[in-house]
Amino acid sequence: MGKATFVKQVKTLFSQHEQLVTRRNVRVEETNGIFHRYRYPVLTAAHAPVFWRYDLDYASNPHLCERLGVNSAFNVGAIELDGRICLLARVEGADRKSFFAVAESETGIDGFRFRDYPVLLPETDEPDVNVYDMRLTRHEDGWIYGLFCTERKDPNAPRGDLSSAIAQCGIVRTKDLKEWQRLDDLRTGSPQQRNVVLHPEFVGGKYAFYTRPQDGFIDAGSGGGIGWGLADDIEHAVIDKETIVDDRQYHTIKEAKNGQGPAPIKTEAGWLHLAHGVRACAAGLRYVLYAFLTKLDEPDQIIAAPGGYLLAPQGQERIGDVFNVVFSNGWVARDNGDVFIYYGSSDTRTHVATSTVDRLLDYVTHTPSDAGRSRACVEQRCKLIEKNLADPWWKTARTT
Ligand code: M1P
Repeated sequence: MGKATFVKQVKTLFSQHEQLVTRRNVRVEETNGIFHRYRYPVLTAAHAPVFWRYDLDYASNPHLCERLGVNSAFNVGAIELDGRICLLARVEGADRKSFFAVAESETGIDGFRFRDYPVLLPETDEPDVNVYDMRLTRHEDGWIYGLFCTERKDPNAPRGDLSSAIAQCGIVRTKDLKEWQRLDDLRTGSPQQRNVVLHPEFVGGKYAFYTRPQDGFIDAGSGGGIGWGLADDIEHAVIDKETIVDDRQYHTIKEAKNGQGPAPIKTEAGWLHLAHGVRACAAGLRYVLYAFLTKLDEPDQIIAAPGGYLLAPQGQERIGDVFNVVFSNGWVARDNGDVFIYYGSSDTRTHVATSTVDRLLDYVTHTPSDAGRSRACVEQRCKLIEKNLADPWWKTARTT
């Protein structure tokens, strides 16, 4: 291609990118009363800057070929910093390696723009092969911690098995999402750890963690459940004892596995938690989001647990690299009570749903818990129907 065409195509790439990044998002008015979805994802692979992907030098790239493709941008950690909403995205390159990158927005629902450079994550003596799903916690010790999954090849995998990996929890800390300090990986008794989250406050003077012990890389095996453990020190964190806060359960949305989402939000009624639950079906695994509440003084003790899911994959969300998945490791509670829930869909893109602390508390405290079996669930529903039919004022409302 001639130089003039090259320049024209570069301009087109930048203008398409700018259009995407500046596109206003639209709230979907249909709601279940608990949250609102938005029409467009807030982050996609196409949000990655053009200069992350193309060599823009005519001499070395005369065909304007994409050199380093980006596959997806999902499963974001989230935090409000200096009045801006910052997402710490899991960006996956065309080479399948995930890395972290910060995208910022004024509104939290649109306008997310990646910073010029992704995060150059410091390594330990044993380099990570893949890193993903960072949870950001603003801890009362003054640091912002990022706990993420670090994955390395399983050294004991049989010859020819190139998939088995060991997943563990890596830890970094920062004050500004720019300078990062790498701390030792978390040590627990579990052969695999994913979905580890730091609790925002000390508990009994110790750092407190939500964990997810599991036997295998994919299967929970005899492990699983959202765990809980305390460590004396964060720089060399060791959890000697893990207990289970929220176990997996037969014939529920968290039958196969579950995991803590972002760090819980402190409310007057207790710690508000978001988590993901996984069930297996003929089409594979199905990931949904659910919520629960724990005691303020004992964050590992559940006091309210609505039955079923809060948010399940819908429409386009069901389609992507790993079908039928919604996953959240980031939310932001603002001072005015608004909550932005960020969730990845099908390991491909990132969405936002908006709610408030009040609505979420109402949801967790007034939604009936899982009745456990079909007959009991019908009885639960009949109670609701009976109440509504006792005073059918709405019969006129539905016709006007
Ligand atoms: O592919 C679905 C999700 O699988 C893992 O989550 P979990 O450990 O709970 O199974 C993670 O790799 C997550 O990033 C991914 O979205």
